Amino acid sequence: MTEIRPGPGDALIVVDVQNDFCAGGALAVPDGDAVVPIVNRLAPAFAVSVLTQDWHTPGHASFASTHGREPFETIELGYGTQVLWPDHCVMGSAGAALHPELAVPTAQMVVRKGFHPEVDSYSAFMEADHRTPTGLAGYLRERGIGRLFVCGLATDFCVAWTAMDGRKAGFEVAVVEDACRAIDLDGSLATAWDEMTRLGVGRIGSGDLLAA
Ligand code: VGL
Ligand code: ZN
Repeated sequence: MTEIRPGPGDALIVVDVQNDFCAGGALAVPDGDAVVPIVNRLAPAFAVSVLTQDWHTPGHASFASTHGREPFETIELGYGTQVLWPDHCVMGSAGAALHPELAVPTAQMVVRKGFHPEVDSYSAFMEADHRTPTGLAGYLRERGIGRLFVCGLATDFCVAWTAMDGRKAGFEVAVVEDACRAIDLDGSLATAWDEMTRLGVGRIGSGDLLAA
């Protein structure tokens, strides 16, 4: 796919470019900071941009410490299997703040997610219970958006779940691969791309948009 010219029906979704997912953060994604200049270059091409923030309560169900377990183990919760993470993105903390060099002044909506203490939310559309919407789909539809370009952190978790839920909500979706970085836990990146591809999520590079 080349030379995509973003138009009025398109939105850029910038997922979780927060301090805790970048160098020195509580759940640092390898090379996570590298997405910042790419996202900053992409954003001016879009009339509509949305930022998301992972935004957890202290003692959140997705934290290993809450269960007296080690990070990166899994646990069965009421809604399914949950990977347990180091404490991260606690609401209002410095780690939950957007990366200081992220510059998307045109962003008009910030979606916070994962704020229910018992439920995680990788997706910017739907919490992990698969029942509780964030309201993002309605927001985008009311703004006349039909196509989403998703970027940010991490490719195999919040970017992938957001992209797949975007498809399930009826949007055309492409992930801007070089504007993302992955955690890649036990092959999770390959699995995420398989699942995204199966759902019809496109895979493009930032150059395909910047050439527009
Ligand atoms: C994320 C793990 C836990 C992400 C958020 O933004 O991909 N990953 N919370
Ligand atoms: Zn989280």
